[in-house]
Amino acid sequence: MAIKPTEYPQSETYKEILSQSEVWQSVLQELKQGKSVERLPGGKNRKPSWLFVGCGTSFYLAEAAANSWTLLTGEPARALPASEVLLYPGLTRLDATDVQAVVISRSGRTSEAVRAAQVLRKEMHVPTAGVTCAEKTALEAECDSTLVLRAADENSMVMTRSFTSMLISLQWLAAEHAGNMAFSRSLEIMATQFAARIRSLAEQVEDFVVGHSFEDYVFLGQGPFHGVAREAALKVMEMSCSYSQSFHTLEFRHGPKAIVTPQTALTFFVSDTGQQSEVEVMEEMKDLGGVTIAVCNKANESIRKASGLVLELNLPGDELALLAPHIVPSQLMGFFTGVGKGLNPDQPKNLTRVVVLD
Ligand code: F1P
Repeated sequence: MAIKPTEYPQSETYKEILSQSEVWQSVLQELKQGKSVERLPGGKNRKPSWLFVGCGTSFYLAEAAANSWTLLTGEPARALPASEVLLYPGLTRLDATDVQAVVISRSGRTSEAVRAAQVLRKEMHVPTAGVTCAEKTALEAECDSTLVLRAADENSMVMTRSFTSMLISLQWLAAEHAGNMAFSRSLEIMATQFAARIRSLAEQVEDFVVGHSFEDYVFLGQGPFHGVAREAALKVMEMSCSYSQSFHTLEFRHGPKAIVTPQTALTFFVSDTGQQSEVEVMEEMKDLGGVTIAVCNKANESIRKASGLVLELNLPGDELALLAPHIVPSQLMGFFTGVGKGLNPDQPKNLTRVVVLD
């Protein structure tokens, strides 16, 4: 049953998207106090390589968390879908003897994620930590230790605040592991200050969505923003049943740009690190007739010139501390696009909240 635009403020998904600043603050508070959460094993003296594992949104979160972990700790970290651990177990130990695994699952009940934790810990003897939003789950029973973020759990089907909250929690733990207290502090400041930004972002995105209709969506990001781009594409797909794909920004030139038309919405997650090269791609796609949308922290003249829409976060902190809020405009785009198509993002087509296999 479709949600009428006037009814969507009652939507569970919409309320959860708007609640993210408060939830991030309480999750970080819990981490700081060390209550009801266990630290990821790994110890200060070990220098392992890290394997982050998940399914769907939790796999894209694993990718963003792995990039954050490497950038914050200098330790090698990779992400794999849980299915790869089960079907190609050899890939999990490709590059190191001392591997530490982290299995991510909002529900803690996804069959592939639980089985991957079992295989890693019991068959490969890899120390395995779980990250979830639910208590007393099958995942927790399979892991050496588990981070449980109750405040980030959702009633809705699609993952929004659970994605961002588990991401900033893993970033916080990486900073703690690296002794980088300045980064942990910048996460806390970001979480607080985002409260003042989210409603104006929601209005901007809603106005844009109402005024446009697209045939397909592309999301582009480099480095730690690539996992965000993949999650953004999935959000628009899940909530609006639209054709949506993601690439590394500069990869888009190498063939996929063939699809660009005036009905293509191209969202660029513009980083500080790769901004010049990313904006050059944006200019090219605008010249091809595509509608370019820049999600960035602070826009400059070149970003504005290359964009049909600029969505600025205007938050303090370096780009890695702002990774989580970058996804929020795309969560909103998926939501409003779904509502505009007469769909109900609280009950997305074909989806179940958890994929449990026999
Ligand atoms: C993973 C997941 C979600 C997806 C849908 C089905 O859930 O694939 O990413 O949006 O809800 O489940 P989980 O393992 O994180 O609970």
